[in-house]
Amino acid sequence: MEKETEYFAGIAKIPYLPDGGARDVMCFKHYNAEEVLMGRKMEDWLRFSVCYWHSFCGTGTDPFGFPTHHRPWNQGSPMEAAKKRLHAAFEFFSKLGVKYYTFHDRDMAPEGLTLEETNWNLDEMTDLALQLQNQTGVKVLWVTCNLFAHPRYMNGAATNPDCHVLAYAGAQVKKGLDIAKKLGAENFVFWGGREGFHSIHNTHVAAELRHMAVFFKMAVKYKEKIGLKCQFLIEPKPKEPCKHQYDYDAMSVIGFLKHYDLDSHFKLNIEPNHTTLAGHSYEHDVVMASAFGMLGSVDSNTGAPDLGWDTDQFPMDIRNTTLVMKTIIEQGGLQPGGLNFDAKVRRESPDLEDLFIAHIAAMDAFSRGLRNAVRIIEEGTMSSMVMERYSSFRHGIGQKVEDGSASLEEMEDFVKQHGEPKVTSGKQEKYEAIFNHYI
Ligand code: XLS
Ligand code: NI
Ligand code: NI
Repeated sequence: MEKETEYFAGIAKIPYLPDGGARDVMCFKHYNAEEVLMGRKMEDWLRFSVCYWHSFCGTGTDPFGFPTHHRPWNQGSPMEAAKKRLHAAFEFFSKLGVKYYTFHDRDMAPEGLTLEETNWNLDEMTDLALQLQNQTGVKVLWVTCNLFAHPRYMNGAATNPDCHVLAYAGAQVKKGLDIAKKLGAENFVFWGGREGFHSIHNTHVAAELRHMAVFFKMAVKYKEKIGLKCQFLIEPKPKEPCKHQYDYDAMSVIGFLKHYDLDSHFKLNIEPNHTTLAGHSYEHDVVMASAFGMLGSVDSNTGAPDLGWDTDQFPMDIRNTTLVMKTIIEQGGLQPGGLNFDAKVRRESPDLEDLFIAHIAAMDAFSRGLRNAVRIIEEGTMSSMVMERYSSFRHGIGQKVEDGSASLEEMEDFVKQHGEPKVTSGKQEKYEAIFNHYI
C-alpha cells in the first residue's frame, strides 16, 4: 500500500508535561489520560471526542467572507478529498490522543446525484473509516444525519410540510443507522436545525410536532430491528437557522419526549453554546437534563455573549468546565456519551497547528474542571451545606411531602400548630466564595 501523506508533519504525539511553562501550548499540563481520580481514569471521566465537520470540513468561511483555511487534504475529486480528509483526521486523533470522533453522514462522503449513489459513496468511505478505526483504536462517539444543509430540507426534514421530503429524511436516517451499526457508534444524534419555523402564518405547529414524533418512532423501530445498540440523543437549540426551533432547550425536549412517550428511548446531547442562545447560563441545560436522568452527552463548546450566535468556540473557561464536570461526576459519568468538541478554530486562526492548540487547551480546561470538581465533591463543604438547607424534608411533615403522602389539610394543621416559618438566608455569596476557592 502506498504510504499515506503525513498532514501534520513536525507534530508528534502530544505529551503530558505538568511543569510546562506559559508558552508551552503543544503539551497537556492538566490532562493525564491514565491518572485515576475518584476511582476512574481521567480519560474515562472526560471521554473527549473530536468533531469532523468543524475541524476537517471547515474552511473558515463566515456569512461575510471566503475561506481562510486552505487544508492540504482538500484536493482532487470530492471522493479523493474525502479519503485524504479521513486519513488526516485519524492522524490528528492519534497524535492528540483522543479516542472518539463524531461526524455527519455528509461530512464523511459527498452526496451523489441519487440516493443510491450517495449511499455507495458512504459505503466506500465507511469501509475506509472502519479500517482506520481498527488500525488506531479510535471509535465513533456518535453519528448524525445532516438533515439541514441540502436545499430539499429548507422547510424542514421531519417537520417539512411535504411528506416527500420527510420520506427522504427517513431514507437518509435509515442509512445513517446502518452506518452507526457498521462503525460501532456508541450514540446517534438528532439535531433539528430546520425543525421549526420562520413564520407562524404558514405553519401547522401541532401537525409538525406530531410528524416529528412519528419520525423518531420510525427511527426507534428500525434501530431495534437491526439490533443497533447505541444511545439515541436529541440536541436542543432554540434558534439558528430557524427563527424558532421545536427542540428549544433541555426542558422543551424533555416535555416533548414525555408527551409522545419517547422518553425511554432518548437522552439529550447538550451544547452549552445553544443553552446560552436560549438565554440560560452556560451550565443550565447540563444541570436540568441531568436532574431528569436525561443527560447523555455534551457538545463541549462555548459562545461569545457579546455576539449572540452559535460561534462554536473552544471551551476555555474554568468556571464553566468545573460546573459541568461536577454535574457529570454527580450523575456517575457520561458514558456512553462524552465531551465532543463541537467547536471550530476561528476564521482568523488558519494554521494547522491551531487545530492542535485549540483542542489541547480545551482538553486542559476540562481536565482542570474535573480536578476542581473532584475536590469540591471530595471535600463535601458545599454538598453538606445544600443537604442542611433541605433538612426539613427529612422528618415529620417534610418527609410526608417528600414521599408524596401529604395533603393540603395537613399543611393547614401544621401551620396552625407552628405559626410563621422563620426567615433563613440562602447564603448565595457564601456559596460563591467557597466555589471560587476551588477554581
Ligand atoms: C449546530 C449543531 C450541530 C450538531 C450536529 O448548531 O451543534 O453541529 O451538533 O448536527
Ligand atoms: Ni452540536
Ligand atoms: Ni451548535
